[in-house]
Amino acid sequence: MNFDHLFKADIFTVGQCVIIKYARLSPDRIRPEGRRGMSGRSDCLAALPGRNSETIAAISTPYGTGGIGIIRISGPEAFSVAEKIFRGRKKISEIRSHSVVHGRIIDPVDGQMVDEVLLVKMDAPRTFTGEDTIEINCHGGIVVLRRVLSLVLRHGARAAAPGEFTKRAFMNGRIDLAQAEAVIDLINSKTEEGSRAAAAQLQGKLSEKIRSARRKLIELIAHIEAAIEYPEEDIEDITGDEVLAGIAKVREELMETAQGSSNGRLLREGMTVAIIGKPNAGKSSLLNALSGSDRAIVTDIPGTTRDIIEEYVNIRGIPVRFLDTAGIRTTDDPVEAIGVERARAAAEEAELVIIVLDAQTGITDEDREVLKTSRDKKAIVMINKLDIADDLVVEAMKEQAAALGNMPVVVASVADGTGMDDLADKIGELAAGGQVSANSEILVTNARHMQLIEDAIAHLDSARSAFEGRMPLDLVTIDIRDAAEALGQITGESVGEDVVNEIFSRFCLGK
Ligand SMILES: Nc1nc2c(ncn2[C@@H]2O[C@H](COP(=O)(O)OP(=O)(O)O)[C@@H](O)[C@H]2O)c(=O)[nH]1
Ligand SMILES: [Mg+2]
Repeated sequence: MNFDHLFKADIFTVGQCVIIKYARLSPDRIRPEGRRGMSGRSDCLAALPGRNSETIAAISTPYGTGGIGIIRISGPEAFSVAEKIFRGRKKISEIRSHSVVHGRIIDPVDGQMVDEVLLVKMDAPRTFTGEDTIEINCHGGIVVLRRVLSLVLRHGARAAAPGEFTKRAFMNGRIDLAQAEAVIDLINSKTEEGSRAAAAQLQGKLSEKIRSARRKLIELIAHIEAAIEYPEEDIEDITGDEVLAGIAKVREELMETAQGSSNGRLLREGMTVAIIGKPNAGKSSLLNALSGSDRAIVTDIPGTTRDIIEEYVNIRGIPVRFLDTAGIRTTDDPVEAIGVERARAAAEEAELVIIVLDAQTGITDEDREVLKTSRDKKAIVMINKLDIADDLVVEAMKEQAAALGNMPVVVASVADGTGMDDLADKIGELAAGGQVSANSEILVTNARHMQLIEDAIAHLDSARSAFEGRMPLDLVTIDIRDAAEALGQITGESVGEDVVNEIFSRFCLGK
């Protein structure tokens, strides 16, 4: 049975209201009087949240002195608040929506001018929050901004909580939950790739995927339950193969989406790389070269670096936190000993270590000690100081390093820049299994989303085993429904048992 032409359920949301539309599509199922079934029906299943009656305001630009600073006001009273403190050629009520006007902000109590401004008026619902919005572009400067904001607050608005404008955009159905979270990710992204991933999510690319997967599950439930509940209707039984195929298809899609996840998280949260090695190998020089600064002190005195120094560097689109550490060796100096201990701890904490070897000395006992430290870690061996090394020694070191295990080996000279690109490539490859791509359109960058996708996959797996274990069909649907519910939590929609019941109570089976 191909249930696509039997009937089709469509689920979408307006605000937090779940709308379910359905129509029977198969021509042979339409009875003469049954056109009702074609018309589609919408039911608001969840109550709309109380409309925001409060008007909120905040300084929306960073604190400090700048060219301009913006006060944003959103809510039902936004225009009347502005009316009280703004003097321009036109009254607020006469200004066209989505236009900018020049004027002054006046304290109505004493008539004093506070600032000369540009004011943007935007009528609901075509605004970020979906509410009436005013933006006042003031001259930058925190004192002026605070004075304007305090006037706004004294005349009918209240101070917005962090993220409240975005929250309203969500509550008002302008964006879904995943998109709202993308706004935050976009603001916090550390690299171009990270911001691209967040921007794609903001456009709803992840939501689209998730919604489509969820819709397929709900259709599947609908078909199984229709077959169970209305056996007298001549709906063909949905076959076991079809149920299994339906589950497998959605599972596969979710796996695909999840695959982008570790990359997504990597792009957003980055990774920690510890630079370790014996004293004087060139660790601090490497950190400085990577970060393009003289952050770490470099001398030819072994034991110079005592504490951990960290720098964020964009490596092939990944925000990498490099830790420069004290040279690992046995020492009588108590301060250096603490540094060595910290170096070991840093190596432990890092997701990847770069073991720097000195080509001038060859591999020594100290190096072997260092290599032990990182035995169970992802590691790259870097043979440094190629510029002053003997070729034969370098060759021998390469062989020895290769024999130590399957760690990639980079031959380099921090002094003249040899091997730095190679090193960056290897870091990128090891970080992401060579998969981080600026072009990946959909990346799950959010740990909450990832968890829910994993939950959904787990529910689908248990639906499959329930089915294969010949459990009753309605038990199978519980697992499928749990999977749908998990997906619904990503976008902020949610499908509870009552929702699914509702689908069936409204199903037009011609009766
Ligand atoms: N010739 C040469 N000298 C280097 C190179 N890398 C580091 N050095 C020198 O080696 C010494 C120790 O470097 P440093 O970065 O402090 O080593 P660390 O103890 O591992 O942090 C300094 O004198 C550096 O200038 C290199 O690639 N070539
Ligand atoms: Mg150092």
